[in-house]
Amino acid sequence: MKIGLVGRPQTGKTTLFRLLTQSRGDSPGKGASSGVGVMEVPDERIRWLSDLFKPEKTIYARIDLHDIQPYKGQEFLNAVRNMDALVLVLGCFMAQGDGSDQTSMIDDLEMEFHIADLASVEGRLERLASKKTKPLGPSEEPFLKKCKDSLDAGIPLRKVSFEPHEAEYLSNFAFFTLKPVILAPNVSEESLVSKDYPGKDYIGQKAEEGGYPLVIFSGEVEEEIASLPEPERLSFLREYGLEETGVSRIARASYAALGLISFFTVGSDEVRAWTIKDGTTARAAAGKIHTDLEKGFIRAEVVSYRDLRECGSMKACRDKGQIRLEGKDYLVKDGDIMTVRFNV
Ligand SMILES: Nc1nc2c(ncn2[C@@H]2O[C@H](COP(=O)(O)OP(=O)(O)OP(=O)(O)O)[C@@H](O)[C@H]2O)c(=O)[nH]1
Ligand SMILES: [Mg+2]
Repeated sequence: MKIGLVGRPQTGKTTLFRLLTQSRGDSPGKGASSGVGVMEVPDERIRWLSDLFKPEKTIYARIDLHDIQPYKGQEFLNAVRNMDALVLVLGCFMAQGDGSDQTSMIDDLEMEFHIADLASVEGRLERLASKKTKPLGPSEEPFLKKCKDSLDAGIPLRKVSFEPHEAEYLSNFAFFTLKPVILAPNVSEESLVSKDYPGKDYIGQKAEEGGYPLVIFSGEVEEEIASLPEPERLSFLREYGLEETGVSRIARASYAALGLISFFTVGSDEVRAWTIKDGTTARAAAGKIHTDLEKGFIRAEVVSYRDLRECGSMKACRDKGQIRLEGKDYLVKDGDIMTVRFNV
């Protein structure tokens, strides 16, 4: 899974990239090509499990992050084509008045995505009509027409509901208007306190219309927080009336926008979060850990994080009968703690 940070120049993309990756990965200098890094998804549950099991290693969920330089035109489209979701950084800390310079970035991006998708749908329809290529299946053409009709009516494909037989075709086209986009206004310190910032009304309206998650942060304040020793961070945040850093909120919003959930494995060697798509079976989830676990899967012993937290220990969960035995087709839930029994 890949997330791209996009936005106009000098809006705080690289600042956010550095904060999210804590400088792991190579960040480009001004004008340099795109930077790539790995972001850890903060998770209070992993922290708590780590306190309980005191493992040698604690591993959070990780997602690849790309700091994307171009912000318009074909170069921009090429750079974001393979991203699974985008975080659109809006430089509201420097904007004046209604912040229209920043808010117009949302319109520009929507417009570019719309036109690009329409062009690929029309291009494909033309090639099919002229028999230059064979359809992927009997319903490809009706599927494309449905896409075209929606786009012609100004509806992004994200908002169209596709039947399962139509949805199959989606993966053959890297449609832009399908991508989840998170709006991330980068606001000044004062705005973080007053909750008001240039362009707020417009951005709020866009978020609602487009169904975009909206996460406000301040690059400046986040950098200060990151420079503090861990124990002082929470009290500093509370001075702004916040419980969690913006970086952490953006990381979690991206995870959710991708339809990802975590299950956990625990032990004295390692406490670890594993990333799966919502709707993954126990057997497929076991395969994330190791292919042997998928091949030789017998059953999974599962307890939810919430139950473990309530009981206080694995032993207490066992005594209370909170540890369930689940078969290969069990759909893993967010926060499940799994032990896989297998035989190879
Ligand atoms: N005052 C203020 N300055 C910020 C904030 N976030 C970033 N900056 C400054 O804005 C400038 C640009 O930040 P970058 O993170 O490099 O922005 P960018 O979007 O990566 O810029 P380009 O890569 O050149 O497009 C830097 O000088 C930052 O220190 C903020 O929240 N408040
Ligand atoms: Mg940059």
